[in-house]
Amino acid sequence: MSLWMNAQPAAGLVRVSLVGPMGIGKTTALRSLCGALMAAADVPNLDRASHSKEFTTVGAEFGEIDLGGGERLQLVGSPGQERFDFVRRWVLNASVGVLLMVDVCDARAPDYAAQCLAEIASLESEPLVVVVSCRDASEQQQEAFSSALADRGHGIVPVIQADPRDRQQLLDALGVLVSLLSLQSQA
Ligand SMILES: Nc1nc2c(ncn2[C@@H]2O[C@H](COP(=O)(O)OP(=O)(O)OP(=O)(O)O)[C@@H](O)[C@H]2O)c(=O)[nH]1
Ligand SMILES: [Mg+2]
Repeated sequence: MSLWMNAQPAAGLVRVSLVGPMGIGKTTALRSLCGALMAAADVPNLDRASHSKEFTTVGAEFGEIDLGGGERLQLVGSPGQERFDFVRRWVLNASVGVLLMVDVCDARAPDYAAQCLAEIASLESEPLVVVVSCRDASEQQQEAFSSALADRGHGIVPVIQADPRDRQQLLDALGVLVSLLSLQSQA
């Protein structure tokens, strides 16, 4: 794990962060995308009350992928446990794009996402966000989530279905984010 992070990644790299609640699959997604080419920050999970899984992330995790066409991304995973909120804020602050990973069927998801979006909106340089719906969900469930988010004062945020274990689905989600970023930079 790197102990610090430059405001800008190395030349030609676009930094995208992965945020989401504990156990949603941020580390899984980084592994799916980067394989062995990632620096994980997992330790045995002592907080089994929050989630029963064996390991949990306690710092920033890094990976890198080449999307082709000269587009290289540095991916930074954040820890989901609330006590590491400060790491998430630090990671968000240094990113140009964000995959906000949620289970849209979880009743807590709209509040969680609204809180993250408010945090992102307060940053000096606001990164662009795509919500990733990480568990099976119907179109109606996705729409219900989007409208619950809108009820909390947030405009339209793209919601893309992608399983953290499925590399191609994640690449598709990243492709949408990169396209939006390139549109933004041309505006
Ligand atoms: N059913 C299901 N399980 C998943 C999915 N994605 C990840 N998992 C499993 O859920 C567990 C949690 O995944 P992690 O990648 O550690 O979650 P995380 O978001 O990094 O969690 P923290 O680092 O603790 O915040 C692992 O056992 C994964 O195999 C998914 O899409 N569906
Ligand atoms: Mg993790």
